Amino acid sequence: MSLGKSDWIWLDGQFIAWDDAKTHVLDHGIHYGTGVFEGIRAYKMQDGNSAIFRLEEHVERMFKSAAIIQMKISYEEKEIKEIIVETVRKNRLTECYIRPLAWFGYGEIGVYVRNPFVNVMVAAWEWGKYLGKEALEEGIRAKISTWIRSNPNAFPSQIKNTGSYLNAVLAAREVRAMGYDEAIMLDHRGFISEGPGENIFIVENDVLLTPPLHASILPGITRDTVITLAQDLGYEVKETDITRGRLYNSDEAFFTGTAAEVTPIREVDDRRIGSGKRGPVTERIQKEYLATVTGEREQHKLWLTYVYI
Ligand code: PPE
Repeated sequence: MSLGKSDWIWLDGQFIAWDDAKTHVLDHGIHYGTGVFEGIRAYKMQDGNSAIFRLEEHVERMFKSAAIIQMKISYEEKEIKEIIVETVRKNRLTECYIRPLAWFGYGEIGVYVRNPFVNVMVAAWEWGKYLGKEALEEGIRAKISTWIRSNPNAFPSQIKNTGSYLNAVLAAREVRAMGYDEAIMLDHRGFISEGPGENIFIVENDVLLTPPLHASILPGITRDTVITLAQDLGYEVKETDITRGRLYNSDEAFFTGTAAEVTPIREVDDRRIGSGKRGPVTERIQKEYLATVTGEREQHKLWLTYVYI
């Protein structure tokens, strides 16, 4: 997807014009994938204000990712949250995607780094629908990739680490080249794990099922939101290992993610899922999700960080 653009990028303590936000070609992160990042969305509220959805949890996850790769970010979580809000504000954005990233920078080379310099940046820009405009209503055609999510002792799945995303890039490009809209990946045991940039749910007799954390998934914040909203609506939600046959036979299936939001899956490996259209449970969850992120649900306003005062 081609990249949008805004005016300012925050880089290591200051705002820099978008086109000038450059880094050195010998940065450690470019060579070895030693970075951690987040993907966050801000939505337009009914009153015209903008609110960042679950900023707290995203920044918390970024710091947990950093802890796993033993990266010392020289800012507090609170400061990064403020910088993120400021980045949206400075670019006068309302609906946008926000990408904070911290990486091992310039000064040491080689796999072993002793005391790497850590660069931090925050960018925000308008980013439309991740899987295309029609995807949210019509659903998408998915294919199980031959690339699997890695064993947790190869890459810890709970971190959003730049290097680990090569795995996702391989899967996404493999199935797109075959004409499908998105990949689904199995875990190292052969159970359903997740998409390259989304978690997955299936619906069976009005019960929602989703792979557990041990199925090499990223603990998605949208996944967590959807579990809460589904339970609010009275649905039972189970975290359980799912075989591909069970996915093929499910009544409904959908992806969740900050970028993908709640995207129905209408076909997997050329097999129609349920009616082959967005299912009724998916539609309810999708509506509830969109209402929640745009501030229409009083009980979940704590998930919103307002940008403009
Ligand atoms: N799994 C993976 C592998 C993943 O990358 C994401 C987010 C999710 C699950 C869902 O997580 P959450 O956003 O917390 O609900 N993928 C991000 C980046 C996608 C990209 O192409 O870049 C995103 O959705 O922002």
